[in-house]
Amino acid sequence: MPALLNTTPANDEFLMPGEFEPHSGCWMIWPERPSNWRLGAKPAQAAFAAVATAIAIGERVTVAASREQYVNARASLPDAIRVVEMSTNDAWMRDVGPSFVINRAGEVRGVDWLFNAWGGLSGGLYFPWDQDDLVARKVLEVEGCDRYRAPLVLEGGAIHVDGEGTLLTTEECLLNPNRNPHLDKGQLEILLHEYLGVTSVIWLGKGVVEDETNGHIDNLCCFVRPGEVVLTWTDNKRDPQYEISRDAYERLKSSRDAQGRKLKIHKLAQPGPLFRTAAETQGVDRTDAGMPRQARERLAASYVNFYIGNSTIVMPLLDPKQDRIAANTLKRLFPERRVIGVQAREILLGGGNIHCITQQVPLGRVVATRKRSRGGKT
Ligand code: KQY
Repeated sequence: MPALLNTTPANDEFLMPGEFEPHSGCWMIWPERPSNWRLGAKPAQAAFAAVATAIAIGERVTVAASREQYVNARASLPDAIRVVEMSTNDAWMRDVGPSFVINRAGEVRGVDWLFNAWGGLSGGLYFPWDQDDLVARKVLEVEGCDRYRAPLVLEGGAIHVDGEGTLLTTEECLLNPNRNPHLDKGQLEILLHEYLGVTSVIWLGKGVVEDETNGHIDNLCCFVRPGEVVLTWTDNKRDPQYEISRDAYERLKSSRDAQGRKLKIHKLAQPGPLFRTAAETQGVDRTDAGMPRQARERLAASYVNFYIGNSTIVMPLLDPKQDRIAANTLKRLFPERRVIGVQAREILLGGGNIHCITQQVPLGRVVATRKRSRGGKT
């Protein structure tokens, strides 16, 4: 059985690789939460199935489904996709799953962050989140990977890395008092170093307008490869996203990565702006928690929320006026991969997009530690 380690990845010389590095697979969760997904989650399930099918072109996909939804998920997904029964509170594998780290020998381990539903009881999106907080541990057990339990609240969508020691994040999310109010920037950087092996943190300011995650980086900006990032963009100065993206651009321009390089910054024109329609507010169960759904509210739409697969880029299709332009930008940035668009408005209505619902497992050689002398508990 994989071990719970009481050391840290940095101590053990493990580092989080870039998403563009080879994967052994990808994990997702089958959506069903009726207070987040409209119409019994049927439209969302179709979108998730299309994402899983596209990713499965280049790597093994595993979908976690509840006891109630197992048979439906199995029947809705191609045979090549593995379906495992697992309890969750919702379907955001990027945020509840482990962040994987790897060492020079190719051994893969996982970091299991504390999860508080994007803000806990002050600003979080639902309660309880106890099953979500167990997902990383369960995924690591299925994968046969040893686990580090990190002592801070963090979601996978709040970080991007270049695999060479640099991490990108936002102040809006990581410094939000609803995550780790006892930790300042310097203390967070130390923990990011300890648990992901990074040596340089690039702090952007705010995330995408109206992002209910408090500004996850994975909706704003990501690494295309070491030394190159892509940033969501608008030239419309009256759009509040303009100042946010402009500020991010300036910060990126004046940054150096962990290897001392200046970054090449690519702009990716945003969709829309897009807004929730009155019809789309119907069919979502009402709750007292933090996910009010109102007609005409702005959706946190961004093409940066794509998945980098082994042979594919799986990107959200969100706006017929902009989709082709975004796809062409991504084709130029990833000439060696096939860019596949998936109709993703139903995922966006739930508060995130393709990157948020996926979690890659790096390709490595999995070795579960049996030596208790390394501090391991099982
Ligand atoms: O975008 C994400 N990473 C998660 C969004 C959660 C939204 C819950 N309604």
